[in-house]
Amino acid sequence: MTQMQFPKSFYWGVSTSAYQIEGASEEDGRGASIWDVFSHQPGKVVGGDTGDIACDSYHRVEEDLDLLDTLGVGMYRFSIAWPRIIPDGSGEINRLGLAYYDQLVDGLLAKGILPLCTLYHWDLPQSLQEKGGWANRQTAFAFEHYAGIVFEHFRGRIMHWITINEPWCVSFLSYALGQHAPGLTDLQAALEAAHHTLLAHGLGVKLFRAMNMPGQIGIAPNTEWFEPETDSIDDREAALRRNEFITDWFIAPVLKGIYPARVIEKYNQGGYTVPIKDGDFELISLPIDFLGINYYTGGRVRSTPGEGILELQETFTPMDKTDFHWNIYPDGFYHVLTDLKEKFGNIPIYITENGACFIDPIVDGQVQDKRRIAYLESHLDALHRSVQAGVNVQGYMCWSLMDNFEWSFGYCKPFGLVHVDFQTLIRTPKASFSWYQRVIRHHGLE
Ligand code: IFM
Repeated sequence: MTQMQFPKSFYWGVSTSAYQIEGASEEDGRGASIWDVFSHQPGKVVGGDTGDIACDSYHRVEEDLDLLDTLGVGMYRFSIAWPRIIPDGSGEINRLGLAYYDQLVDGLLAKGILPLCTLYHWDLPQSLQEKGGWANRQTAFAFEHYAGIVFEHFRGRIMHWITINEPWCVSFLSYALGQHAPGLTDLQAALEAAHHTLLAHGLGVKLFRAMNMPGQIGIAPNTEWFEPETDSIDDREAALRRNEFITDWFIAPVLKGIYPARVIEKYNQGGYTVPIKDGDFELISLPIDFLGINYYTGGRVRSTPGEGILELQETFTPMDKTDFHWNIYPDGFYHVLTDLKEKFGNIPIYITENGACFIDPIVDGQVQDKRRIAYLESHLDALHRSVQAGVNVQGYMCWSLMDNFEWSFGYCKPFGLVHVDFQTLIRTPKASFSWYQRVIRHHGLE
């Protein structure tokens, strides 16, 4: 095992999200979200799975807090379900929804674990979807209203906030590629949704400052890293475009107040436009306190003749893959982080998600998930190299605390450090859980 030490002040944690673990989808006044509706439509989720029960964390707060305590994390990233707080998206506040998160947040604080709260991790209230969802500019203002309620309620208790998780998935994956709720295949709507999630982020940051909120706020885009398959100009251009298409499309507006020119040109050539209004970039690029980075994969790309705007080029050089068929590419993690520093300056960074899907059986009460440990070790090594190269990384949140509802793949793609039996809901820590315990205890690998 490689030896590596992270600073003592470094935050170690794990991530989850509301719809993926909570269940209790109709309890205590919670409204319907787009994922309730989408997952109940035949054929949308593998095996017809839904998040109705998920890991049942809504009823198992104490048990899950004990798991976090045993793991030894200093930070826990979770998300708040907007439809629990405002069931119809913009009207009445549901006090019982807030009470659930009171129990969670107070429980974390009592154990000395810092809450890192995501305001939006994909569970848009269905009533807002019926008015166009993120393709409707008004949704950004509804988000601002929801954020204000949550900020005030948790003032001084939650000190680390994330506005939006993975805006690329909120927009392109959901409105153009149709794989996530609401399941549309309309690129123009996706560009609108993408811009409006960024606007919602900006409005959230503006309000956070206007309310004099103590603490820090940021956003958590997904990132990937692609290298050109050959040294040809076309392949190099394709790799740059691919990196900008996913990663920079959301980071450049937030940190620089612009969209990447190469990608916008591609969209415009195809007759698509981004609905930018005067003043939008001023809001979107308001200074944030940290950037959240979610990194899982990357690869090598080749320019494809006649390549469409959304065609994601294949990797030609074979790479090892996780059981989600994602390339295992730890060097890409290093490149994402060092490239960010080069392009956008040395903003504080939290790794808000990194982890892997591996399907390992439970045998005699144990899950020997050696491949997950190897994946995590190689990514911590890349992270450590980026810290040594001067990238300002403050913490690392592993995805995920436990196996959970993996969106359109349902329960068949486990990412957890803890195995969950979805029949009995029994939690069983895997070998990676003990491995991560040691990492946390030793501030790295020894
Ligand atoms: O499970 C998801 C999470 O909700 C967002 N980021 C990627 C994870 C693995 O696919």
